[in-house]
Amino acid sequence: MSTARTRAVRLTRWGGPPVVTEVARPVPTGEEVLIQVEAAGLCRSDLHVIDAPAGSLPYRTPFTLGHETAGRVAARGPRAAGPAIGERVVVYGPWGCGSCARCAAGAENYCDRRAALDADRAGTGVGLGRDGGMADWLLVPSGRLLVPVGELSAVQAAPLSDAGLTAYHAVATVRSAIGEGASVVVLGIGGLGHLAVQILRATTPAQVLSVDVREEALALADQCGAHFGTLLRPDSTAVLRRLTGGVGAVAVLDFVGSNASLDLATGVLRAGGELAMVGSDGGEVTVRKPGALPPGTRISLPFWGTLPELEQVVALARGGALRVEVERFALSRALEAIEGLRSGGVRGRAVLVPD
Ligand code: FEH
Ligand code: ZN
Ligand code: ZN
Repeated sequence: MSTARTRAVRLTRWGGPPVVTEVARPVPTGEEVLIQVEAAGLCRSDLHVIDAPAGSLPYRTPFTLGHETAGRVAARGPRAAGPAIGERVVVYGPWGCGSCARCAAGAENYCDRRAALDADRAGTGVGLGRDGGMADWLLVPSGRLLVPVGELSAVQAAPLSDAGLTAYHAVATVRSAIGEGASVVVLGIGGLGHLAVQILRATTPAQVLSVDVREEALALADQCGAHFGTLLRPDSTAVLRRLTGGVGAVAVLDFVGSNASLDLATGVLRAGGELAMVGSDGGEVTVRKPGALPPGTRISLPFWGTLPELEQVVALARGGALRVEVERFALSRALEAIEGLRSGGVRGRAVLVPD
């Protein structure tokens, strides 16, 4: 077993800031599996956790952050199943009870016992009340939560478990609406949005229209295969509706979730269209009849994704259909990465690599 260091980026008290500190290397028992972390992605939800007021989340501090992890199986408990020692894997992040109907179907993101787990302060999953992957070592409760990544690099694999999986699940939620010639709008071309553009191009016939407030983000969307990009401006609704031939978009994936993005979303939706609200920027949509929403609108609030979907995302990436725009940071520079994400200065996904 490597004598590598045993650091972790831990939230030691509510209101932050996180600290990079030495911890004991975990020892797997029972079904547990120990992962030597090779990469850990940073997510806006980490900022929400770091900034959360005491008592607002059903988690107990201290715990290690990081819910987007890739690494190598280093050790297994005596009853562990799944990938063998030495295999490179990505970690499925929403850890449910493992036995309810949703978990049995691989949809631990929608575990039927989530309220009970929250009540027990058992955490939502890796790095969310449970020790996460911004560390040298990660203890995973079961081998069922690991997906082999083959020859994918760790910095490409880690973001698939959250940014990639969440984007894929959002596309899957609206996929049935996307026929030939249909237009789909992607709002927010960040860590999730740039992967959603690629997933739409790889798995649907959609005309993909991208929207962001930064020119460099629209350039990234273009590289990822978007057919058109526009800055968020007062005339964006008219510009986008024109590009849809006037009928509107059959689906809008909002990875921002602000009032401005949701106003644009409801303005460009086609009658009978789908709005997937993924971003958590506090925006609101009023659902009322009569009201501002087009008739037949269906709204979804997709959360993360399922284990089978993570396997599909990894397969897309291994087949060359997905490439994550990554900005690397040494694990020891985790706090700098967190502030970079907070200031909007990260292009694509920030990924920590143990140094
Ligand atoms: C994690 C925890 C809570 C809310 C949202 C999230 C997402 O980042 C998971 O993809
Ligand atoms: Zn996340
Ligand atoms: Zn469950």
